Amino acid sequence: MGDVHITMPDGYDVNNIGLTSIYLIKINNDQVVNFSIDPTFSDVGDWDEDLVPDLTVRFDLQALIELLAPGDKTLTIKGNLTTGELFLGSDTIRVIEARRMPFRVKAPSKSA
Ligand SMILES: [Ca+2]
Repeated sequence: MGDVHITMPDGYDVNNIGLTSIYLIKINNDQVVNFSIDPTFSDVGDWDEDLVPDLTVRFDLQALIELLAPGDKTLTIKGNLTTGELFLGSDTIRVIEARRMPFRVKAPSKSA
């Protein structure tokens, strides 16, 4: 699965993330256009068991694979909170094969 785990900084609630606002926007320095999450799946839990709630969303794995050659790739996503703030987050994954896809987005920078 092309799962992404999103953790927000203190004071922000993952439940306030607008699911339809989440897009993959960059792979390394290459812009990705119009790559949204699977709208039928989302889950608030604690995937990494650090006691901080995280939101898991899912990208279409097959579509993602087509964008990812093997190697170290930094994926950047953006989204909005329902309260209006924009968030950005990124993480670097090592693309070895398609199944090693879960990546984690932590402590996104925020701007008004
Ligand atoms: Ca967590």
